[in-house]
Amino acid sequence: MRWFGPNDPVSLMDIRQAGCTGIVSALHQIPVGEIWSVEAIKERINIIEKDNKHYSELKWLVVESLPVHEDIKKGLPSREFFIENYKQSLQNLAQCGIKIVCYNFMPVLDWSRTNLNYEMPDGSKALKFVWRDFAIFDLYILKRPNAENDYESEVRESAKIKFEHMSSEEIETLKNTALLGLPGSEEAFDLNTFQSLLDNYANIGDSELRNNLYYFVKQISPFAQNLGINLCIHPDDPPRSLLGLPRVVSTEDDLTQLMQACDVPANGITFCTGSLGVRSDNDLVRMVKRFANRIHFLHLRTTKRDENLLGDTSMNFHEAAHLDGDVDMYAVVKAIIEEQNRRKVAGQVDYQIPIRPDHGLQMLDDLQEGITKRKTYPGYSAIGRLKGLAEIRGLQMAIERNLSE
Ligand code: DNO
Repeated sequence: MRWFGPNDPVSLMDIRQAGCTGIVSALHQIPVGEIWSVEAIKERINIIEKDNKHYSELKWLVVESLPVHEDIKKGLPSREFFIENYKQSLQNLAQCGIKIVCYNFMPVLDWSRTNLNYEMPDGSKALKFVWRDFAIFDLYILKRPNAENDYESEVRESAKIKFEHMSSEEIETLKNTALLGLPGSEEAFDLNTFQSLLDNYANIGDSELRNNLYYFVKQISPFAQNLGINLCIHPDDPPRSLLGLPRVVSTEDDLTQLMQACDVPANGITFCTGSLGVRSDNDLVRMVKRFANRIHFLHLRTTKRDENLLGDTSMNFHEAAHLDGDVDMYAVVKAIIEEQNRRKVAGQVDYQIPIRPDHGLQMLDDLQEGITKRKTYPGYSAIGRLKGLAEIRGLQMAIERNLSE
């Protein structure tokens, strides 16, 4: 399970009792671009691994994320400095025994949603993305220059009507939701800062961002390979261009190009079924089989595509219970277990691919008001993730038994 560090309201003991042994964590306190020192890494290891008393052991297995500085994404001359820093952080992580490092290459924002508290029919709450609502933010709250070119007329029209009926409180909530975007921090950007970050990408389109990504992976992958580190890029969430910014890790074709740009095993993938599964043209099982030996880490989560009434190119979706969305979780987990079996037969010692239950609905005590209410990072409530994990473990066990009989 992911643990955001000492400020995470979900404790290491909660995670242990959920049945986990591996921890996914990051040093969110270190500004993007600065080196993660051996001391800082060891301090986190000590908190996770040494503070066990007589309880079962936990191990910091995966870094999520070692973030990539915006100058690297923009391809500025200063990227050389930040790439050297990145390499130094990788070296320090390797020295401390951490061998799986996740990152993403989305400009400015990380994940994006338009509602963090979408109520499901059973009363649990999910994250949701509605293209028309995102258009409201872009056109009427941010007022991004030329934003209207990015939306079909039906979407613009519908956005206008809805915006005119929104209360100031609803507008404020949508604004803060759209600007959140960076896990590990609960700070939303302010609108002016945000627009200036977008302006920096005025001359960076799809091919420029691709080239900057491939330049980066060509520098760091062989280096990581020598250190015994597996890098794994997280796909775009949602997998489409937003706010005029390009996104280049959304489809099977994007991943193929990226794998070929630097054809070493260390140039790998965080296979996030929740992000990739939003697109109906991503055949997840086929992708697992195709990229099998380059998948170093898995996020298992599913979304349910919502009806699109506007006849546009929207991706409207909400996050569903782990076994209850558009992802064929049985087929994906089976393909992963087959890959693990292949690795085992090939004599690979670390044949198990770390899997984490990604996100979870807010439910039961997650929703309780009062002193037991824990304000968790969006998607990272304790009970919702516990349920997802429990379901996936059951599925995994049944498939493993079935394949070995
Ligand atoms: C959201 C996460 C992502 C992920 C980063 C990895 O919940 O899955 O924010 O951590 O994109 O770099």
